[in-house]
Amino acid sequence: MKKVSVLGMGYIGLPTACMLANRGFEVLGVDVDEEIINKLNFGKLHIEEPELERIFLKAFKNKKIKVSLELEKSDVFIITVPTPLNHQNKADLSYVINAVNKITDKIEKGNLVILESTSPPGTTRNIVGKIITDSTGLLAGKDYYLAFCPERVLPGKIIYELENNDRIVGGVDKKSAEIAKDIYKTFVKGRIFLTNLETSEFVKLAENTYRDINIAFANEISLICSDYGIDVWEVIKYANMHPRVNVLNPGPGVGGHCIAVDPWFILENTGRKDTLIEKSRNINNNMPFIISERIAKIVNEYKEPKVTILGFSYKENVGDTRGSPAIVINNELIKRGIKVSIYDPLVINTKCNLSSLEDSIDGSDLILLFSGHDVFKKIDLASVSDSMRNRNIFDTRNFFNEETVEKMGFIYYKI
Ligand code: SAJ
Repeated sequence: MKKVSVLGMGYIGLPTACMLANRGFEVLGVDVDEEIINKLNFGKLHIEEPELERIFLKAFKNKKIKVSLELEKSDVFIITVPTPLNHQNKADLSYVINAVNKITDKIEKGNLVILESTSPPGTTRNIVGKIITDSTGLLAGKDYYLAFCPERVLPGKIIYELENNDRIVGGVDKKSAEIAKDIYKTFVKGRIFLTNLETSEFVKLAENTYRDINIAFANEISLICSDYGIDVWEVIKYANMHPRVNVLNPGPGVGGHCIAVDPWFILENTGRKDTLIEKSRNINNNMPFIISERIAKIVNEYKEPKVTILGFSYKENVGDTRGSPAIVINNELIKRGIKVSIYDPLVINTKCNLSSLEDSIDGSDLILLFSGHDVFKKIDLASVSDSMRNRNIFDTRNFFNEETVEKMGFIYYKI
């Protein structure tokens, strides 16, 4: 039985480890965070994701997966650690380098090393491969196998997409790609395409950058539409009826640790200036500031104004606040002397103080709908808003029905 070690027990590593464990592999999950390892060892999860608890407990109870701070000798090593941005908008590969250094102590001839962490083109060959060769003398493609296989799953649908999405596997050589394919084939029902390392690294970045640029276009036309006094949502609805048009939704900014990060990885080693990619990043990064400005204009007429933020995660139906533009809006409003109260039932760990729905709305002058969680549809807005001081609502997601909330006495604002 093959032994697989997955380094990084986050939103990608843990589900992938569980998939493999439930397909007959002996799986070791490794993380540097002792709290995460302790929680998992008690059969408890540190992240919210539909179906994840079921597949984890199945593998855990069947003793197919164990978790530890310590890596062990294995046949396959899969690296799924974070690759955040540093302050220069460059990839911080320190987590990847730490993981590879751990692998160099355990790797043997014939092993397979797979990088899944989204990275600038060339990282697998020039960072992962080079570190392993420099410290062990083992050559990629000759003594051990090396591959890059990007994850493409949408938070909120990770388990479904891990099984059903097509996958791209890049190998340092054809053999490495094929051996990696055999691992993914055990749980991936989608097609698996083979290519080289740099192409698979670039494909991942291109996917997310394409989405970021599309969102930037939606955000830019939302600003131009408001110059004309035109409803951008109506424009997009009708434009998307064209067979070759699919404009995404404008919003209060692009959050998370993917779409807002990966475009910079494409630009990282190019030295190209004045790119569409960078302009789109700047348009999307500017949206939370534009929203904060508009909110301040509305509530500044009130004495000691209070704003309620409904939904703090970076998008609907997830509890993840990483890179959430709501953090920027929260700070911008506080900077303007506006009291802010946050309600988000999906967010379990955040440094921002969350309140109950009632407390967050009590004495408020404006409700900002930031993440359009399905659960918010169940809020009886008419009655909970009785405790508001002024009934303003700013809907950044076209979430509420304008007429309905206006009948409740709200002044309705939207992007
Ligand atoms: N957003 C908009 N307008 C839209 C769509 C999204 O403003 O029309 C905003 C969201 O509110 C959020 C951000 O963009 O703040 C990103 O959300 P998302 O749903 O577009 O994407 P992620 O970051 O949750 O997941 C993406 C996915 N990539 C693509 O769809 C190309 C997912 O498949 C990737 O696996 C994931 O990044 C990743 O890990 O790279």
